[in-house]
Amino acid sequence: MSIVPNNAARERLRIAIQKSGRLAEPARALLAACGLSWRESRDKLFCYGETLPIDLLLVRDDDIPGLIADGVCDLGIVGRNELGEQASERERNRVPAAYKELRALGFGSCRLMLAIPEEWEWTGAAVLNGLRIATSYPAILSSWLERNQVQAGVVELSGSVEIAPKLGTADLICDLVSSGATLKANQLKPVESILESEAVLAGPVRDFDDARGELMAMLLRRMDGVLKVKHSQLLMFRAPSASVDALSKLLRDAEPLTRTAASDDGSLDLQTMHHGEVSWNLLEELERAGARNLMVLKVERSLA
Ligand code: PRT
Ligand code: ZN
Repeated sequence: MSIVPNNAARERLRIAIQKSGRLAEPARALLAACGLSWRESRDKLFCYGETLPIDLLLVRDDDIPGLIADGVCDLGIVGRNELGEQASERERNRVPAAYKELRALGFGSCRLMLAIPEEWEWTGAAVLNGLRIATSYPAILSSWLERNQVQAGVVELSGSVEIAPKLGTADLICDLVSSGATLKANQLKPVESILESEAVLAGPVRDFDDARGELMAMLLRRMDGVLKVKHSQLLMFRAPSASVDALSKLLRDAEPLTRTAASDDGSLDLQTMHHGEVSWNLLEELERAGARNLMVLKVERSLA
């Protein structure tokens, strides 16, 4: 399972994902839902694609943009925050862009936020002038400060950013927030969102001119088929034709009803793709409006 030179034409596609951490499991689950399966190397750093010629490299998330830029990997699943930081750094150093976001994947959601001590009042970006901000995202933050015409110091820290104000190494922080519990535990409050982040599929800026082009197109198509229906459920029921209008009105988050069959007693078999979960309340409302034999099915994938 050796890794072939970067510049050689390749028959296999190589995707970098996080080895362990927040994005590791959901990234694997998404790729498995796209029909991929692997044999893992003994050192657990490489997964050889079995069902398709698509291999995985298991790495630290920080390394993923660089691996794509260097051509070691063709694609990567990484937080937009990480990809954006390294892209901003390249831009600030006038190094050409080397990767782009191909798809937002709907997991690993968080925000890069400015957070200040709880007792401070926030009246807007101007209050930041002359202050020091601790962050692991210096390039994104510096670009934001410039755009907002703020002169503030940026203190780069690789971890434990939230304790910087207590330690006196910075006045406030710019860090990732999901539930907000970490900020609260450190008597900080979020005041400004700098970046909305989630896991993304990243790829190189140029197209592949070998077998990888077709593999990537197939993977993207399958991924779209999984992502599109990720939060959808298929709802099926039988109803008298006279109730169809009333039932349609109740289904505000669904595609228009389609008829699958008509029975002898004049009732119709109907189905629709419902965006988001079909609640018990909705099922009971539909029942009161005339629907029978209600059935909710999980949707795994779709192909348009
Ligand atoms: O080892 P490796 O370098 O691969 O992993 P890592 O430790 O750098 O990354 P990891 O696994 O912690 O996060 C990977 C990615 O998950 C990040 O780059 C984000 O895109 C995404 N993500 C989503 C988060 C969070 N939510 C998150 N809450 N990454 C970090 N956090 C941290 C945040 O930095 C803060 O310390 O969680 C804390 C805040 O959480 P709340 O819930 O208290 O607000
Ligand atoms: Zn990391």
